[in-house]
Amino acid sequence: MLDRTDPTFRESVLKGLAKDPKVLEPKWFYDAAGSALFDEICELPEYYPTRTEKSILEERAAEIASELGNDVILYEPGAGSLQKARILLEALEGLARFIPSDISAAHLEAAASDLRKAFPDIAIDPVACDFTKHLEMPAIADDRPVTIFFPGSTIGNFEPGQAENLLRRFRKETGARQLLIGVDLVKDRETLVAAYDDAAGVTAAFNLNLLKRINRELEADFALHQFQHHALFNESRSRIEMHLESLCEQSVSISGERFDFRDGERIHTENSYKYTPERFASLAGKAGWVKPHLWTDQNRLFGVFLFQSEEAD
Ligand code: AVI
Repeated sequence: MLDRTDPTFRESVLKGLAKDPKVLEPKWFYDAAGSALFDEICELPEYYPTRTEKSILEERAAEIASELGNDVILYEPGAGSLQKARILLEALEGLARFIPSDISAAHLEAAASDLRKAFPDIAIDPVACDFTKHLEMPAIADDRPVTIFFPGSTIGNFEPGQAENLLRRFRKETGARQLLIGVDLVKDRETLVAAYDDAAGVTAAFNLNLLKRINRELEADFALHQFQHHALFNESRSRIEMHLESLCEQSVSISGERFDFRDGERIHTENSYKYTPERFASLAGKAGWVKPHLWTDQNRLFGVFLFQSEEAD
């Protein structure tokens, strides 16, 4: 039988669980079940980022469009199902070209062909690449300026230093002149923790699904009921942390290796950084993105920033 497990998954899991404290990389959340659970998270009453960003994009679409201009190429790294792009494409009347990129070529091509039907006048040129490594430009002769669109507060899942490098790479690898980016803002602890520890337990299922995936793909024997989801706001680092906490002393076997857990020991599975507008503008500035323009909602829960490349100055 064909082994379809990403070889780097095993390596990353074994390495992460050998550390003290134990860690797992959040990029492994998104198998089919994890992606479906994430879509459910986006609909939860407690998870404000998705709907707040969507409402900012919808309500301020005309303003955003006039700042961006039409004569641009819009490039979205990690575009997934292209839901957010639709809002923008509707607002950017006369946009010439849209380049969605995603790690999954099949998923991307299907989403792009739906988008072509809805926007027959826009050239849609999907390109498969892993934006955490490199942004690929499709081979097209079009010298219009590129605008990077990076919604969803995905930037918050990177350590600040990594986020800065990523934003610098986005600029250098595409020659982009503008960056339109969604950023989750710092707010009260209660709102933040509820968004990552919802009453229906969907985020808990999303976090625990990682152990299910390890069991299935890496011949492991995690007893799921012996671990629990834990979300906390680390104020000094301005980030939500997600952990999986062992409910007893136990050992787990993964691909023939044994890992011991103390009662109460945690696996750190995700960080989601929350920024003040000033802190985010300063981070982006270090990556060469200047002149921030911020749109936010009434309660200042979420920010959509437009930056210019310092080269365009
Ligand atoms: C994908 N990312 C922006 C989400 C976040 O809010 O950090 C991932 C997530 N984890 C738990 N809930 C949502």
